Amino acid sequence: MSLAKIAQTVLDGNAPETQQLVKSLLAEKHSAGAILNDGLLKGMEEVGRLFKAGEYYVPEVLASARAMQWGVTELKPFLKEGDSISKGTFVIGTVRGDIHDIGKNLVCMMFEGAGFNVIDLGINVTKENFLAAVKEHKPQILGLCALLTTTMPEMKGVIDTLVESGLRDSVKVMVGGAPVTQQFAEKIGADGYADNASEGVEKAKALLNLAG
Ligand code: B12
Repeated sequence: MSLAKIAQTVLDGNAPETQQLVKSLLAEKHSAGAILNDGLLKGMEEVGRLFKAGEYYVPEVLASARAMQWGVTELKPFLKEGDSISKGTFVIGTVRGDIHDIGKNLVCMMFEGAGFNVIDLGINVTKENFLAAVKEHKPQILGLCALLTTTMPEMKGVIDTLVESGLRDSVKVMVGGAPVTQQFAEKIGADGYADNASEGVEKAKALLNLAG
């Protein structure tokens, strides 16, 4: 069984087969990380390319997204690093105007797996709701996700709101999503940026001075 096959089932938007393949690959002792990075994400990358090239339309993309989610759900327990003591609370959401959540959900899983207490605010989250969540949950890290160039400015809005309410120094803010860059993160005054979920965990640990 090959990882390329799973990339293809994601591309085909075949959710049941993707789920079945994840099971088989795990049984064959492929690592969860390899199944994610070299299988599921490879497929989704190609979906992105085809969508951009105008060869895939929204229905195809949605079918692939669903296949990816089914695969990830199957993989989730294996992405965990075991029962670790909580490293802190991580609140995350996709900013207002944006409904992309596949990457955010992966980030949630990786943070959970690394031992963070994860609070997922979902998609289309207003700056007021981010602020309310920071007040309520007092997270060590706040994660903001945006996949559209038009919603990236919302991230700055959230940071400005934290500054205005005097809470900016109480939390480290990390930003991510395909169009976001390190340069943009610095420009809006975020504390960290990562271009994938596992790097996100490493950055978060570094920001909190946690070893390993
Ligand atoms: C799937 C998809 C959709 C699905 C979303 C389904 C869902 N449940 O999420 C649907 C069909 C709904 C959709 C809709 C739209 N989409 Co769309 N979509 C995509 C697509 C193909 C893949 C995105 C994805 O899931 N990637 C896989 C994940 C795993 O990657 P990721 O999100 O980047 O996340 C990783 C990292 O960025 C990072 N990360 C992510 N978040 C965070 C947060 C933190 C804190 C950290 C540290 C790290 C981090 O870690 C993640 C995992 O490693 C992209 C193309 C692409 N290649 O990006 C277009 C894309 C993002 N979409 C695009 C567009 C234009 C749209 C629409 C406007 C289309 C339309 N005309 O209606 C709408 C917008 C709806 C809205 N208001 O949000 C454009 C955006 C262009 C731009 N630059 O602004 C893209 C780039 C396609 C393109 N090339 O034109 N889309």
